[in-house]
Order: sequence, then C-alpha cells, then structure tokens
Amino acid sequence: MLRGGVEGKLHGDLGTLASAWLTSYGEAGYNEACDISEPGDDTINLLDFSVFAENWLAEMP
Ligand SMILES: [Ca+2]
Repeated sequence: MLRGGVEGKLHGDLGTLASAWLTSYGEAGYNEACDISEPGDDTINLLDFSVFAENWLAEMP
C-alpha cells in the first residue's frame, strides 16, 4: 500500500474524513488517504482526526 506523508493528504477536507470515519482497510467507505496517523494503522479513527486537526489549526492565519 502506498503511504505518502501528511503533505498533500486531506487538505482541509473534513467531509472526506467524516465519510471514512471508523472504517478499516477493506471495509466499505474506507479511504486510504484519510489514514494520516503515523504510523498508519489501516483504520480511520481519532488518531487520524488528531493529525487532521493539528494541520487544520496550523493552516489558520
Ligand atoms: Ca489511522
């Protein structure tokens, strides 16, 4: 599975994260681009939201 860094992933798209929320690899709705926690764990959960929120706040002016 490809794993990029956080850069370029989920750029401020909360809806994308929400639609994949609490899914795991292979499940309907799973979106690998949302697995942004490091290391990735093939599940979209609070760890990913935490990374997302940090990036989101970091981008605010
Ligand atoms: Ca994850």
